[in-house]
Amino acid sequence: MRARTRDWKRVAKLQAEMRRRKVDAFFVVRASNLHYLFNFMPSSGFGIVWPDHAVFVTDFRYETAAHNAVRGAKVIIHRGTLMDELKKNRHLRLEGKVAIEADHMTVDFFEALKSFNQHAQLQPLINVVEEIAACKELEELAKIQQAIKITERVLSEMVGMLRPGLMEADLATEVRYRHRKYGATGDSFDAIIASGKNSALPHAEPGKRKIQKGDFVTFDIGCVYEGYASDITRTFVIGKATPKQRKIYDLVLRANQKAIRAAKAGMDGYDLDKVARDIITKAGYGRKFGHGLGHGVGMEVHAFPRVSRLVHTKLKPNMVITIEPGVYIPGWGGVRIEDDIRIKRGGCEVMTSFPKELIEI
Ligand SMILES: [Mn+2]
Repeated sequence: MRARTRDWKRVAKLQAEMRRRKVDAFFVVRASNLHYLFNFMPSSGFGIVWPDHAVFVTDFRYETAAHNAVRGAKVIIHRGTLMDELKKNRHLRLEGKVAIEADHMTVDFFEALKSFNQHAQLQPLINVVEEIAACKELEELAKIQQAIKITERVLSEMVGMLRPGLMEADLATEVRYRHRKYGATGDSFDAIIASGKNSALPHAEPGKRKIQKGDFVTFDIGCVYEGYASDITRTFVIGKATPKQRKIYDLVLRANQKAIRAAKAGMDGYDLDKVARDIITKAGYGRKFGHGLGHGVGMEVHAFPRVSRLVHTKLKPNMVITIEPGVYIPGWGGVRIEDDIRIKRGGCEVMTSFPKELIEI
């Protein structure tokens, strides 16, 4: 076995979780979970983990790449279809309690799996691998930190460049170019650059609008560095802020800061969301903060857990999550301030360091 395979702990973490849940096998189909567990993400394939071994099944196109990249599992290259392989290969027979990813396996696949494995009891689960992946190893934290560093460098250059007359879409192109120039493989999501009234749309697409004096301009950008994402939002004002702009900005900033002060391991994400939401609600803007407070960040920019009033999830040490309250007033504009934090026992570490006092350009 290769040394790098011996160091690979991720499949073992899932096996430990399987023991706790008394599961005899775990069938993995979600691409990002395959990537996390086995270090490889083909466009087609699956993995099966048993208590003492694992297989990674993919097709001929990935034969060489899979043999080079896959960790923690034996690679099986199928020649027909994935379904044929499942049906014919006796090494893939399943018995006992078999966990499946209820929110990612297609009905088609589920039916096939059931018919080929009549002695297996399929158990639909969600977020098992996702929760393991949410607690980051030190090397993963270093990669996220580097992704953040690159995005903050780009963001500060964008601030230096901002002036009336520039088109949102052109700024988005600059962000993409600079992310790559500074060592990222690309953006972790399509940059959101929203000016004026568009800043009231939390997921605005950068368009042909030109920045004007008096605008709020929101940049929500992130990159991928060695497979790990960053996700940062800052809102700036072009010219001098009006009293209302300053009031809304300060409100969102207070919500962001109070949530950061409250975040710690053992806390329910629901309660953390509430810390920020209560401040905004008390000021009369609760209905203008229509999304959750944050989400996990890792190999995907929107990862487990969601930090929201809609779900309960216990925060654990070394989860990396965003804190991104916002207030959006249709026809007027909006503000969002987003940081990436690492959950620790008794508190958190703020991984982003870009200034948060209102910058007037
Ligand atoms: Mn985000």
